Amino acid sequence: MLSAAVVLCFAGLGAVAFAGDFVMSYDGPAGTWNEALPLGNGRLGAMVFGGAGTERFQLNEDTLWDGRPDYMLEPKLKALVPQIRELVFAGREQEAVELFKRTTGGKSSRRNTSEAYQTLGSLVLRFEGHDLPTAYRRALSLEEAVATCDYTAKGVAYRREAFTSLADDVLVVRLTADRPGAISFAAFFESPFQRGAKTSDDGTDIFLCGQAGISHYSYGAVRYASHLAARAEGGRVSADNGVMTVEGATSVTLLFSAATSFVNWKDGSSGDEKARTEDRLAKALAYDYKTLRERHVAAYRRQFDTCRLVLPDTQPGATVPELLKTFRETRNPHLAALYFAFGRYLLIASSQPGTQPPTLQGIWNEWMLPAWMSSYTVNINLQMNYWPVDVANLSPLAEPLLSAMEELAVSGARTARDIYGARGWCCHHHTDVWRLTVPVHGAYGWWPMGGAWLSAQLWDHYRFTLDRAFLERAYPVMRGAAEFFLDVLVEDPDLHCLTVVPSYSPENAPKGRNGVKWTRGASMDAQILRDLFDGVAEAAKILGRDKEDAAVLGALAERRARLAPLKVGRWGQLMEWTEDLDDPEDTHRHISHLYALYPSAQITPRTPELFAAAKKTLVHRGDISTGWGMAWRIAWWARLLDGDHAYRILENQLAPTFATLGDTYKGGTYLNLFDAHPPFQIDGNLGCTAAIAELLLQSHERTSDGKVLLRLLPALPSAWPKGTARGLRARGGYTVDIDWDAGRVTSKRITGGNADGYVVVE
Ligand code: FUC
Repeated sequence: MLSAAVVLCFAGLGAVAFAGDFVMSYDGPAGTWNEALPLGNGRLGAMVFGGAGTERFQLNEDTLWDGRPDYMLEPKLKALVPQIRELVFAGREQEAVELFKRTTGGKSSRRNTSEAYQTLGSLVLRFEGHDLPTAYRRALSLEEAVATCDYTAKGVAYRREAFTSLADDVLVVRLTADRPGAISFAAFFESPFQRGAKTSDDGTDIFLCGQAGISHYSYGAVRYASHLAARAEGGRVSADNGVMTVEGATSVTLLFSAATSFVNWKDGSSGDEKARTEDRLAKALAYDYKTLRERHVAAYRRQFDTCRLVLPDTQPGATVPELLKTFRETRNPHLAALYFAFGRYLLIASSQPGTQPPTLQGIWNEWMLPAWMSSYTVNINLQMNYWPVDVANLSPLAEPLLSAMEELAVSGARTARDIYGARGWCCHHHTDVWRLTVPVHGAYGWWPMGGAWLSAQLWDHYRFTLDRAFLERAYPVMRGAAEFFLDVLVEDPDLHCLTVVPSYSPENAPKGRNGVKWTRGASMDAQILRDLFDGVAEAAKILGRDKEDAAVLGALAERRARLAPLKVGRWGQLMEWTEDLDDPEDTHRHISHLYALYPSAQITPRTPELFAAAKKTLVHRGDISTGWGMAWRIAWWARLLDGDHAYRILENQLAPTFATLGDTYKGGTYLNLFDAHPPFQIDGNLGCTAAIAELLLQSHERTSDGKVLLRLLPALPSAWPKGTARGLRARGGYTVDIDWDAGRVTSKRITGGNADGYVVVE
């Protein structure tokens, strides 16, 4: 099923014969959650298991979080700041941590943890007598964002289609059969919150309502409502005691609507969850199934069709488990292209304007107390979630990040004042839907760089899009993030550079220091600040704020010049700290100081010594890591212009796994193509999507006369001699199409862009 848009898009490619039809297929139902297929429209998420006899849709809503507005500040931190600095500069880091523990009991904030993103429960459909189907197939079409399940039971061919509508904001499930009157099933909810599902007065629909929280003893503020309605052709629909029964129908359309009472991080939860649910349902009920499907697919394709990577498929028709299990032997290039398409699909499904940004698990989470609360870790993970947004041509989907940051800037201004007595705002290494900005998780959470890093990323987003309206909104956020450091940077009395203490290099500790992470300076801090300060200065110029903000900009320029430079250490490595403390045996998953190589452009082929040092560091840290650790490594090898090394890590990342929480951290990919940290973490998927783009196109360098340097196929793995990429995006506002064969560019098209111009390197 090659749709019209795809044919058009690829017209003119002549001899290149590619599948170009991204469908993930399976010959059996999901045995576990990590085999179920994700649907999402940014707000509503559903994991579809595809059981013939028992179908399960595990459900999420992106504002269903535990907790309530709560400022968890530990007031004792403020007095600790100067004492910790003094101890650290005196080389007494261990004592600094002990002082912290003695003073606060080891907690860096009152609860010392973020709140949890929670599941809403499951919608279950039970089909008696369908447990042993034949001719079974389930699939997720990435072309249409529709999941299907086909099978034969008792001589009847059944089909289910499901999608979370991007146009009408409900979950739609369509059931058909090849024999009239053959559809009978029971539908009901299962939920850890359940206080009894309800039935409508007319005895046809069912509802599930509840409240977030971890047990009946502790309810959060957020309430939710949901409503399942059925429209059947033929047969009978009834409901009793929270169970809907459909008997003898020829086809059925189920509409599931859900909403919460969440308003925003400050005002908590005063929304009307029932009215929100009913409003969406009523609007969706105005359309027949065909129209609902068309509206959804059209809305989806407007986003998905902006970019496409197609690599030859040597196993046409293979299921995803077959592709994964045979990847090392077959080296089928199609799996990487499918993974890239899936990454773009996941971003579309979990980040739409007006929704929350994707959490550690996007919007898909089956637990009440998920790993790391499925909240936002801001020392790599949330950043990585947005790495593909520009290169993979989904720029409008960055909106939730900007909105969240506008709120973090307000919440974080209080934190900046109360802990550091500083202007501006900051966010430490974690946040959640309540815009947590104080540190959590004890001493190791005391890392005030999260907001700065995200703000530098906003600037990079602008460099791709040249979207002035975005920059108008981003500028005050970026400036506030920078201003904070005017009051927080301190001079190292021995090294005479400016540094941030307390802080650390996420999440590493120098060898032989008993796990104490605080040092007199992490290389990453200065790297982030250089990008942030430069971004603020350039943005001010573009927006004409340079006069008005001259005092702040002048102070930032003065501080920038005194930040610690990048340094090469005693074994030729890039130094992780301002002192030469790196251990050549260290294989920690975080290599934060390589931020300078990617996503930043502080290390490039034009800085050959640092380039060689970054490579040395990367070789020593090794090729095996967690999912996100692997994705970052691929991007680094791309920037080191070594596609084959990147490819070896991609093979590690795409190794099939069943690992679960508590198993060794060594990455891999679940059968539903979700990345395994383990457990599932979406950053690995999204980071790897960006890294694959980085193998094909790079735009972070500038020529001496200010042109964007576009490197085409800078790190093409030899396993992909032939391919085509459409709609990749480059800094400077360019859109780039490339075809290649025998590893060489055969045609290119570069459109859009700013007046500065570009230079191509092939
Ligand atoms: C950071 C990482 C972990 C994990 C967690 C959610 O703490 O070091 O590997 O990704 O975030």
